[in-house]
Amino acid sequence: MDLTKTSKFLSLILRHKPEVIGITLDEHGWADIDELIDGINAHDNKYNINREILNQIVETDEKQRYAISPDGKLIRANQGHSIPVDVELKETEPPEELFHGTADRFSESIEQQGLLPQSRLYVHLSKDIQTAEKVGMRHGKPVVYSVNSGEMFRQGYKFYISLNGVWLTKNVPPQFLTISKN
Ligand code: HQG
Repeated sequence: MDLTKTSKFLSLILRHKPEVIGITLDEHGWADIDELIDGINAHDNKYNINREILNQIVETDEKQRYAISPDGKLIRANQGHSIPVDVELKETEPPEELFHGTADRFSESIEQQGLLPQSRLYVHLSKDIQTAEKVGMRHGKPVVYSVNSGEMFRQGYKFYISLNGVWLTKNVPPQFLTISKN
């Protein structure tokens, strides 16, 4: 069974628009799993989700996007939110260099303003060029920026790592960005 469509819908609900299925997230981004399943099935039966399918999506997700609470009752997205929830990210010292993949049409604006979170809570950074390039390809012709995260950290910028290994920071001013040469 192709669970990609259901997983994408789950991301929409858990990161951006829980109201679409009439549920709310708590302050830490958790949704009640029974409410979530009922809400999705009532919204549109094409997703045909149940607890078993949900578990399968969580376990097999290639980016480990979701976490289930230890008591098995709640689920949340590990990162990527636009709604203001506190997923208890771990503040962490970053490596000297991180990467951000984007599309070339955004370059002019990025080089003037730096990286901004846009609709999300954080700027998303990758630990390697290949991952960043894939992220960039989602938007168009990819461009990869190298981020001088080591220097940012020494200057007091905070970095977080999500449970699924995505680096996050509030913004990256242009002086810390260079176009990465593969
Ligand atoms: C761009 C996926 C103009 C930014 C990925 C990006 C990631 C600017 C776009 C996660 C800008 C926002 C997040 C500026 C930033 N001017 N454009 N000043 N600053 N931008 O989708 O990082 O599969 O919100 O470069 O793997 O592409 O969904 O962020 O192109 O980890 O789990 O504004 O989403 O994960 O786009 O992707 P997004 P993103 P999932």
